[in-house]
Amino acid sequence: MNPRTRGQAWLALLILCCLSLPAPAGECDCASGPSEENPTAGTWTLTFGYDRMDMGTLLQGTTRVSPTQAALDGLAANGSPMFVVPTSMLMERFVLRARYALDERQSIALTLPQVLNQMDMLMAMAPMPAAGPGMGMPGMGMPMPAAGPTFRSMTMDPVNQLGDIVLHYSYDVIDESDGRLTLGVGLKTPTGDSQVRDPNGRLIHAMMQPGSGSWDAVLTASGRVELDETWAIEPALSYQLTGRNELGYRFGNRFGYDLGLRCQVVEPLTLRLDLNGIVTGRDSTDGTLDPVTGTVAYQRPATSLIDNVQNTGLSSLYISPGLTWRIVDEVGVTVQHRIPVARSVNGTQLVTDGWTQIQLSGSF
Ligand SMILES: [Cu+2]
Repeated sequence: MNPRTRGQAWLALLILCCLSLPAPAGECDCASGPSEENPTAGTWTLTFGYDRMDMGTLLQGTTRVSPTQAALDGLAANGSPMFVVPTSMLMERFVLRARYALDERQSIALTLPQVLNQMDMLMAMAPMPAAGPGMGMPGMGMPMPAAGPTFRSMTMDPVNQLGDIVLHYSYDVIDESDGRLTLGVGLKTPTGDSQVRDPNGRLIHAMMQPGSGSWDAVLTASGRVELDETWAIEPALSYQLTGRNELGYRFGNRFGYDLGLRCQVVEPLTLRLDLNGIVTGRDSTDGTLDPVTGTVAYQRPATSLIDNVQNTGLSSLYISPGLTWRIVDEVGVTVQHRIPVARSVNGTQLVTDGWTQIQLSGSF
């Protein structure tokens, strides 16, 4: 790469960096980075990533349910004055990842995420038992006909903060011209705030917190098999073993399995087609009380759909078309869009309808 091109590449990377910097548990594969070969010793690889999950479908098991119905079901099941359900959520992650090759087979990587979470909700309110002009005046006024529940839409204050930093070490067990196998181990740190509160001092939903508050271990295995000059297969597995945070909450463990097909159409352009599977366990709480409110932290099962560990844990499968374009030798961009093909959730949950990932990587 000539000095001018190199300068431009750095500039592009810096601009992306300034735009920001990903994230807690759930489906997001926040802990492991893109599967890639270890470069020559002493090489730095910087990756700027953008992840966007659009969530707008409520599933009850595998069946779609409308927010209105879910809210009414919640009112009926709990007998509470109100019940809140999520209607849509946008989870964005801006990630800066720095990777350093220790030698031909080993590398270490640091992943810094900036988390941006937004959510809209629907609140159903039970009819007041004796609302009407005659209220408070016994014997006066006509009995009012029973009104139905009323609904109100709400938008939560967005979260825009540093998420959980991940350290990752990887080792190429096999590194041949026709294939490779890389094993890795990582540590997800609790750098992201896991106790963000709303203006009333209540903890916001666990799924909206920028961090999980826990130390998690991450195991990864990824490989590549060259079929011929053009085609290659890239399988990958990952497992995230989660810890419990200070307020007794623990996100479910996460298992990811991927199978990717790569087709190098022309020298700089590779087409990609992936199957991405995710299985997450149910979250749990040990009953620790939030010292501010005196109630079990992150839990409001009688009035809120998502503040309930029963409505966590899922399995989903995505098909993901995408491409990698090598702009110059050391700089490449990968774009991929995940489309859900199958999903099944515990209880009722808001699920991902589309998931876009963009990564710009440069080696120096
Ligand atoms: Cu909310």
